[in-house]
Amino acid sequence: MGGGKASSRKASASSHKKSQRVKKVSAERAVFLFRRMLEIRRFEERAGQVYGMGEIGGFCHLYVGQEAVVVGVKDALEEQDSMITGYREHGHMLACGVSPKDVMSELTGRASGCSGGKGGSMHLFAPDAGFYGGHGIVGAQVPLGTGIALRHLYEETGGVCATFFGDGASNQGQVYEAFNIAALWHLPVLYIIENNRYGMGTSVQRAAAGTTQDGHRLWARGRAYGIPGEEVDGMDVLAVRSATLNALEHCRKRGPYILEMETYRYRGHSMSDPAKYRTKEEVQGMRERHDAIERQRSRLLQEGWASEDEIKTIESEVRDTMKAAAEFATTAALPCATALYEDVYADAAAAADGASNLAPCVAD
Ligand SMILES: Cc1ncc(C[n+]2csc(CCOP(=O)(O)OP(=O)(O)O)c2C)c(N)n1
Ligand SMILES: [Mg+2]
Repeated sequence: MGGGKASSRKASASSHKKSQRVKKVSAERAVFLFRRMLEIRRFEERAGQVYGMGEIGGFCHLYVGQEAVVVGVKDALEEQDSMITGYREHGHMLACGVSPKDVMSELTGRASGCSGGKGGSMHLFAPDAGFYGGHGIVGAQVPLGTGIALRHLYEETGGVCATFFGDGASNQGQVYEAFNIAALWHLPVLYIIENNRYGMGTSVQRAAAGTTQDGHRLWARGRAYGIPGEEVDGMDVLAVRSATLNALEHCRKRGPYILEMETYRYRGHSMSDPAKYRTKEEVQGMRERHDAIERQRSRLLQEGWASEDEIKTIESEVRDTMKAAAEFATTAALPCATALYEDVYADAAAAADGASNLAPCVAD
């Protein structure tokens, strides 16, 4: 099916070197990127607190440290493009412009949450914004994202599906089945490996063959399929944005491309992980020397893109927004019992039939 249309697209089997040049941005854009990263950081810190209060059931994987990846990628995407990722996706939702209240109240299982409070932390979706989740099975989003890319090609939307996955997921067999079909059919898919150096408690060097001492070169695994790729400094939002813009050009004309983002998560794998498999010094070193938000803050000041006062104003606005989101998410109404029967059957009448045994919802 898609193969016919796809075969008119040209393949490129060459591997690309790391993008050296950072594309220029306006002052306004640079400030926006800073604000977005800060929003995700403060959101995640609040989510950690709300989890500590016992308000979030189930797992909760924070994205603290990795903000530059999704913010830089999203900024390079166009309206017709789409995104999909795994379970560490709160930041992806915020990067898509979904309101922090909608996301936070999904974490606390409230009716106002973006999935009506029934999905929780690992199943956030914003299809209207081109974001297809939020998936708990490691690596499962890779064939799904490849399928979304097939849709882009088949329906001639001109879009690319940015498909995010981790270093750990890179060892999943289904990733390579997806690479194979993507390369064969020249599908417009941009694979983004968020290499944060660990898959749960296992470092990438211990889990992934063929990686360097730093645990990189996962992008080179595309070579067997003729899929080019490169490593990117995932702690620099402008480098991420530039590399993504270049890669998207390739995807739109020729098919799949891989970007391996060198990044780091500051917090444990999930809220229940004390992270004993790495030293405090390692984490501290990354925070002090490589933090993407600090880097962008220094740039704003150095380039004269924003003053100290303007940055302070942004910081206090973001803090207030996230505080309000947490307050809202801990006080908003829970779903009605009848909601149990919604979103189960495509046939709404069947849902209504099941719900008829339950007391009607009384708004408080
Ligand atoms: C198929 C499958 N195997 C195992 C797990 C358990 N598991 C959840 S997260 C994870 C680690 C994945 O690491 P990585 O891909 O590097 O992503 P990160 O958590 O670092 O973002 C594992 C093994 C799972 N959810 N699904
Ligand atoms: Mg990882």
